[in-house]
This record gives sequence, C-alpha cells and structure tokens, in this order.
Amino acid sequence: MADKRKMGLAVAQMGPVHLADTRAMVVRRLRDMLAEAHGRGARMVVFPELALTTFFPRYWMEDSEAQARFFEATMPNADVQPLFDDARRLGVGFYLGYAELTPRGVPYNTAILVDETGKIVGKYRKIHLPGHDDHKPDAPFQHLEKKFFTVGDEPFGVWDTMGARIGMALCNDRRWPETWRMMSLQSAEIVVLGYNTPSVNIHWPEPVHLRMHHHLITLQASAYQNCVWAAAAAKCGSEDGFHMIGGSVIVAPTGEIAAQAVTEDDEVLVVNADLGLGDTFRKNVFDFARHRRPEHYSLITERVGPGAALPRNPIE
Ligand code: CDT
Repeated sequence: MADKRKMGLAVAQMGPVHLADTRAMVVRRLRDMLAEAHGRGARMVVFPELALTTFFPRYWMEDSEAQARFFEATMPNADVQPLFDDARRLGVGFYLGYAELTPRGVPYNTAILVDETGKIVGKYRKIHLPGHDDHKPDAPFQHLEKKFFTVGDEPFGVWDTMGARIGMALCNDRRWPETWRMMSLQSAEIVVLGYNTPSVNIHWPEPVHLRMHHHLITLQASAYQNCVWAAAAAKCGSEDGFHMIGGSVIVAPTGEIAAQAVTEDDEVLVVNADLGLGDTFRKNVFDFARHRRPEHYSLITERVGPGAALPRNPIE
C-alpha cells in the first residue's frame, strides 16, 4: 500500500462572465470561492481559463481593441491584487487563466501558478490554440484564438510547489495526449487546467452531448494513462447568450471521477487527494522505464500529421 500524501485540491468553476462585468466583479467572485475552498480544507484552487473576462475570442474585433479591453499587461495588477492578498493571508495557492500582453506586446493565453505565500511560481502559455484567425460571417459566433493569441513559447512544464509536482495546461490542450505525456515524463502528480468550451461547435454540426462526453473521456483516460490527478475548471453557462459546457471535475489517477460540478454556476469542488495514488500505476502497468519504447515513437515529433506517406509496415 502506497504512503498516503494528502492534499486538499479544489476546483472553482465559474458561471458566466458577461461583457458588461468588470474585473472587480469577477475578482470578488474568485475571492469568495478561494475563501470557501479554504474553509473546506483546500491547499490549492484551480480557476478557469481566461477567468477575468468573458470568452472574448467569440467576437470579431481588431487585435488592438481586444488587447485594450481584455488583456492584462501586468500580473498581479490592482484589480487582481486582492486575490493574491487572500492567498497569502489564508495560505491557499491557486492556478488562474488570463489573457497576457507581454512588455514587448506579445499576446498569450496564459495560466499562472501562485503558491500559498501569494507568489507567482509558474507560468504556462497555451500551446494548442484552437479555432481560426479569419472572420466567419456565417458562423453563429467566432473562435478567434488563432487571431488573438501567439502559440506558447515554452514546452509543457511541471512545478514543485505546495507539496506536489504540478503541471499546467489550458482547455484545448487537454484533448492532446502529448500534453499529458510531456508532464508525466517530468513526474507530474497533478495536472491543472481551465477551460471555456462552447456547447456549439462552429466547425461542424457536432451533437451537443459529445462536447461533454469528449471532455470527460479525455480527462479520465489521460489521468489514468499518466498516473496523475487531473483538476479541470470550467467557465460555463450562457455568456450574453453564448452557452459553454460545465462539467468541472477532479479525476483520480485511477481514471475515476472524484468530484464533478452539478451546476453551470460558480461552484467549488474539493477533494482530499492522495498524491501517492498514482504510484501503484507508475510501478506497474505504466512503469515508463520498463515499458516505454521511445525508439518506436519518433514520428510523434517528426510529423505534425499523416500528410506525408506513412512508412511501410516492416512485417508486410
Ligand atoms: N478555449 C478552448 O480551447 N476551447 C476549445 C474549443 C474547441 S472547438 C473550436 C476546446 O477544446 O474546448
């Protein structure tokens, strides 16, 4: 039986943030959930992707307008500072997604890891940017992440903080096995991520139920295959008439759902997560050192897709 290393792990799902909502209004909600999570024994809270604003990539506008209205040029700034102060006062860390504009003017879809002293200890810039960069006048809304953001400039990382090894991802990253494997190869114990997943897929008429199905199977399979806890926080519900799925979850390294949101509103989930739970899998079926065969995986980094002719199967 593995040693039990327990960590109070919280997900703070957010209901809608409307265009008219101010940063101060949003931060008030985040602070309330941080306090609730602390009261329920959490050491760390996961907030959503682009948590401080509405999911603005649904609106066509000039980059300069988007950057002026929805991006943060500094972090923490005056609006968000109270959340950092609460973290330090209560001794609770957090993950927060927001739109970052660097001093050189480069726009990223970013997440930060803040420890229990209120210090930023990690930063991740989204790598798998979904959507498009052109205007789609016939679509019910846009998904302009490829227009408004630059692809992250650093590979997936893992940070030793708050008594755990924590990896970060953002929304669409969760659908890609490479995301998770990069982090489990760095001994991640927990993968945290926020998401904004529109209920309607503007690219093809996807049945709505599949949005939730794919979200959950991705998290459950990835947590199991990589022996990690996965904590995923939605921003959800109807933002000015545009609906996004809820379904925030904490998944155990067994692939089982340990907690799941039941609303499409602000809602806190807390699990007393045993960080040793993944060890059984790491020592057996997923003992990477014994069983992985990277010499046979080279195409994963050589090819972006099957565009080039596939190599002949040597057995044929
Ligand atoms: N925010 C984000 O990455 N959303 C995507 C939508 C994909 S459909 C264009 C997601 O994977 O949930």
